[in-house]
Amino acid sequence: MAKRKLSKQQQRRIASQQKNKIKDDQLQNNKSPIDESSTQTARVVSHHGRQLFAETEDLEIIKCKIRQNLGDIACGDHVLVQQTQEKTQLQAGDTQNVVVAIKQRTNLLLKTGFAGATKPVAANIGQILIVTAIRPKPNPYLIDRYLTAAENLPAKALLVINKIDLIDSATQQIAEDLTSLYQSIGYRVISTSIKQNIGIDELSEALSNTTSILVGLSGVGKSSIVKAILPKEEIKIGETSEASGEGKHTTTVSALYHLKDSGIIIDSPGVRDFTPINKSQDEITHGFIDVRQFNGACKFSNCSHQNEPGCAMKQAVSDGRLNEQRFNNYLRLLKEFNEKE
Ligand SMILES: Nc1nc2c(ncn2[C@@H]2O[C@H](COP(=O)(O)OP(=O)(O)OP(=O)(O)O)[C@@H](O)[C@H]2O)c(=O)[nH]1
Ligand SMILES: [Mg+2]
Ligand SMILES: [Zn+2]
Repeated sequence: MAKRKLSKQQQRRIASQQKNKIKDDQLQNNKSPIDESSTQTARVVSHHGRQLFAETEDLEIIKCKIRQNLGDIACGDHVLVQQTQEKTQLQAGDTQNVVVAIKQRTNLLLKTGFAGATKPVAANIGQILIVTAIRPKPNPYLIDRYLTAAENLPAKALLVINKIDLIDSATQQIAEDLTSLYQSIGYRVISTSIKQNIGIDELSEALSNTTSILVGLSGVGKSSIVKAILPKEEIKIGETSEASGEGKHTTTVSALYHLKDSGIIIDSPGVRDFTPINKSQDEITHGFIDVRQFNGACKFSNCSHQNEPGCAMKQAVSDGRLNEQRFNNYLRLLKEFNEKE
């Protein structure tokens, strides 16, 4: 659960920011008028089916039910909670907390679930930490898909290469190539080892004053990173399969934690795969910050960047101004998008 020990000054600041927000924000899904005097604002710290835990302005964690038909609700959402009399309870005076509205979000990270359905991962995200590891092996296409999601949210993105204590002659090059590729594009890359306490301070500093979410394959060490930064929190750490290095999907729901210096970190369940929800080809292009600078420079305005003459992107790849792997991943995501349309 979220850490409650914030300084009095931080508590006052958060409370006043939230009070101002409630005046300014339009409430989403506000189907019937809500008497705001009987409600309080809270932030969702974890969400389990029809129930969730939320943190109030007094930094108290409360268990809430969710009013029907509110739509997607996610860890990180700011919500309005109403205290109602529990009619089914025999004891008079018992109350229950009900989420009656979701406040307007700055963004909502979604992923594709079963049968193409969208699933909310977390809301009001300032920064996405894409966590990779020496084991399980990094998947650059997955990294690039997460980056497109970050660019389109929009949210800052940062790459973490964890478990560097496991580097050997076979994996050294993989780690170096990942670092130099993403740094050359303009993303920050932080190498960490929980086992050897490497990079944790650098990572903690990068998390201040924003809401960050850790995403990536199961078993890369997302929860271990949160535990290393917040040793007092009770966080479940999983095992990885000896043979494949794959994780066992230990974290089952996203959960939000407070950091010392006004930062918030959300640990999310590991994925086998991640497909961003792109609405158009333009969004995919926007998601590749290195590719998008050549957009519009091709000879044909409808260039598919495959075989047409005068393709500025293909030219940039052959001149070494655009990384070939990134360009191929861009074309692959475009192709998958067009096949679905
Ligand atoms: N050698 C080594 N092992 C690590 C490191 N960080 C985490 N691990 C191990 O990796 C395994 C998986 O760690 P978790 O933190 O549960 O991974 P996760 O990404 O949260 O996994 P899910 O919750 O399934 O998504 C555990 O056995 C950790 O002890 C590290 O820096 N070095
Ligand atoms: Mg985990
Ligand atoms: Zn082109």
